[in-house]
Amino acid sequence: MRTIYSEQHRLRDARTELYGGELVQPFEKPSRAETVLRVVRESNLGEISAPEAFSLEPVLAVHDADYIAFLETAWQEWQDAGYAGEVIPSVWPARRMQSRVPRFIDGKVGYYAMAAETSISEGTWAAALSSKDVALTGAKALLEGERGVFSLCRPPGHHAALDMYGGYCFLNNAAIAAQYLRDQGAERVAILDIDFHHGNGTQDIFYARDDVLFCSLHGDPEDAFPHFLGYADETGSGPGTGFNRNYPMPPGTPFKQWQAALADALARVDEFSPQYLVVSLGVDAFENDPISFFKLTSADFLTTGEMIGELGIPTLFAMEGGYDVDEVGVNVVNVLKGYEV
Ligand code: 7XA
Ligand code: ZN
Repeated sequence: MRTIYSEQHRLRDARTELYGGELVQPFEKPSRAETVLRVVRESNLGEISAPEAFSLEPVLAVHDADYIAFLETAWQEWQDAGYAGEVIPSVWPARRMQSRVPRFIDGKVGYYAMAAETSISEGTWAAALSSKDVALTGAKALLEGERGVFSLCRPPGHHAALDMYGGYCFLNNAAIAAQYLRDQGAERVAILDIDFHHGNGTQDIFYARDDVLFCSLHGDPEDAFPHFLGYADETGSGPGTGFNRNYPMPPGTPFKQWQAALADALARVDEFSPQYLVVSLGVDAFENDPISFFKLTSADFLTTGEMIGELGIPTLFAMEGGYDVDEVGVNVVNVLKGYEV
């Protein structure tokens, strides 16, 4: 399987993450992607290539133009305001307040952030742009006939909504790739999100649509980030009713239970009969992940890849989370190898 990778991901190297009331070194850091790349190489998964550069058009097909303009200038505006730290929101349009975009950067950050852990740092926008190129190059390879492609995206994307960033995500790589496949002629595209966290951004973008099916397996939002979306009763709206499926699961969920949810999601994907499948490939469901609570082993990721491969649908794997830096590479490559069996 071909891997698409860009060194530009290193430009996303924030110093701070708000965690438990402290500013800590971010869990989402460059060494994650470097480890995945090393294991891809060591396991001879296939060719590793650099991405093609795409315009903003496929980004604006799923994200709000004012949100994109905000991301582009947020770091500079923060500097211009004279702040010494990284960009962190401190105020939000909470209940019964106005939902308008203020002029000053503090207000704008609060408007566009869905959470406060994710600091915007120098180089974040450039890295996010390159991450979407990695995803789009993978999607293009599927259009050209490849059966499976791995887009080693970093920063990740599935929490980024129409007009919101957070959860380490800025541009929704999986959504951008799925929409691109649609715009290039595919009638139906499915997105399967196996990251530990609910893909609230992807759900938000496709919630009212019946041409892109979204299925997500994740920690119950009662207990897990992003807390305010990802419940089982969110099934889609209007024409999209029945095209959104959430599988929230409790702390300590073992593979057997997770696998049953996966089998159900895969059956729904099969019934939908898409031309392409995009997998939001997070491996933070791993038993030793430092910020998650499922109990999957490295071997379980191999089985997961095999189950996805049995569908026989051309598949783009877009990298999302996974924070046990020692094992993130093995776990990702196990999914990809399983798929290829
Ligand atoms: O898939 N999303 C992630 O892996 C990022 C989740 C961020 C959680 C922050 C909670 N303090
Ligand atoms: Zn995650």
